[in-house]
Amino acid sequence: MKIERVEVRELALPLRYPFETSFGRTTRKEFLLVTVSADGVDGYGECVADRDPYYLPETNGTVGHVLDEFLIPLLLQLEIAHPRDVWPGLARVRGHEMAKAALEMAVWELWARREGVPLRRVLGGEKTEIEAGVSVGLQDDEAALVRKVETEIAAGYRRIKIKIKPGHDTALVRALRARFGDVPLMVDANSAYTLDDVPVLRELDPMGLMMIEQPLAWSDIVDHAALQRELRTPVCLDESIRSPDDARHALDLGACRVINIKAGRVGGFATSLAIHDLCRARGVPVWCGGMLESGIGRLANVHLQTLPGFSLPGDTSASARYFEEDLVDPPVVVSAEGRIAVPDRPGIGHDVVWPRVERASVRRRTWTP
Ligand code: OSB
Ligand code: MG
Repeated sequence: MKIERVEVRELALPLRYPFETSFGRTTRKEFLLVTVSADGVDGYGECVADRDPYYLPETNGTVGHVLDEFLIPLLLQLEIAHPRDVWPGLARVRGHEMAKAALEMAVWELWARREGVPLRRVLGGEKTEIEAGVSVGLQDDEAALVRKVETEIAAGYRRIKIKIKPGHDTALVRALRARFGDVPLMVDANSAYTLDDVPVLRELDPMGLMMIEQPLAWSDIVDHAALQRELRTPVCLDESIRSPDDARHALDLGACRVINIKAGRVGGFATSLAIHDLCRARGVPVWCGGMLESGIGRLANVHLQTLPGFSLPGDTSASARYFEEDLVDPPVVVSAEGRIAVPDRPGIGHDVVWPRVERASVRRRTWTP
């Protein structure tokens, strides 16, 4: 297969509720959507970069530049016998995992549609439903957090993750434990702590958390290994794992006991599968993270977590938690038991509502060989 056309759109979708983490507050989802075409079929890939470099270094601007100048010209040259060929075909470009992932994931999606099978089948996943968790952002105060978590538990979610930052950590967890008992609970710091904070992080240790996600620096593995030695609670890495080698290094050094896989962060599906396989061989659980994706990226995440190593609920929750009107029809819904059905139709398996994509688009470019 040869890619005959690539389209990159820049979209903006208002969020129903602001989402706040230790690195900032978002009120509007701004992202790039890649469409690749071959043999009369289109495939979609949603980029996880944001407008700013506060989570990881890439931004919509750097992604646009690297796609435009380097990655799309490389992709248009490739003879693709299987979507797993795309990652090595782009290897000459170093880093820029989010940019690569958007292109690569679009090719997998196109491939699934061309074959007439759901994306999960091309990825090798077997589950027909997945367990949904939620990521709850920092709230104005403790009472607001308790109310928010109450709503999510009532909605059926199987695991609650809350965002923490220095000064907004142990008291929040204590309040949730007091109100909700031993509900499956974890925290995500998005790199807001350092090894000087070991005493605070140790205060979390007796609180029965499933894990503490990315407490230390975004590019660190070594300090996390030192921290994990000080804690009984498993450390989970997100930002620090951007390749299969990062995952191997982290496991070899004992820097974490769980890995959050976001295909968009690690360069796409091929590298996600490699990290999944590595962790599975070593008995390390993985789960699928989220980046406030529209239904397009959200459904890609649904298919990825049909693989057997995704043994913990992830951050994939219902479209309605984020958007008045998602870009896919039907939207992603979560059952009262906290499960999401994996679509059985080709590709991501829900229709992309093109007039909504058009309405949300602020810029658009196309490439042909
Ligand atoms: O660290 O997992 C994260 C959102 C944006 C950037 C980073 C993260 C998140 C989330 C939200 O936790 C997950 C979601 O609801 O999509
Ligand atoms: Mg995270």
